[in-house]
Amino acid sequence: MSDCIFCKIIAGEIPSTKVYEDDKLLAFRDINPQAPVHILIIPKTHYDSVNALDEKSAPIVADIMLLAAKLAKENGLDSGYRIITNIGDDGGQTVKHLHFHLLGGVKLSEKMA
Ligand code: DGP
Repeated sequence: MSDCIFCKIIAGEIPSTKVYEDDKLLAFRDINPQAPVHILIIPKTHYDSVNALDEKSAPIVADIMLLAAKLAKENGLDSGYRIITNIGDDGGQTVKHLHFHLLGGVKLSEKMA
């Protein structure tokens, strides 16, 4: 997607602080961190959101969850963390490329909304 910020980050056209990369996934620090650790995990293939997944593509979410747990461990989030994906305008999604927020390093609010 030529006008997608995260596709541009994947392509190296926009700089980011990468913490992990392989052939399928990229993880980088959020530009506007909401917690001491705030990492975004994205698939290199563009999907607008969870809504764009199907049975063939959905296993990427399992890959993302496993990477999130690995990055949480590497970042010392031993007492817990949160994984969030926002979907659509009411869900607060501002970047229309599937992404999961990994948040931790502080006691997070019990409020979800
Ligand atoms: P969401 O609201 O769920 O769509 O989250 C999008 C997140 O992406 C938001 O926390 C800020 C982050 N973000 C937006 N543009 C950039 C960027 O150019 N670089 C980085 N590192 N993060 C970005």
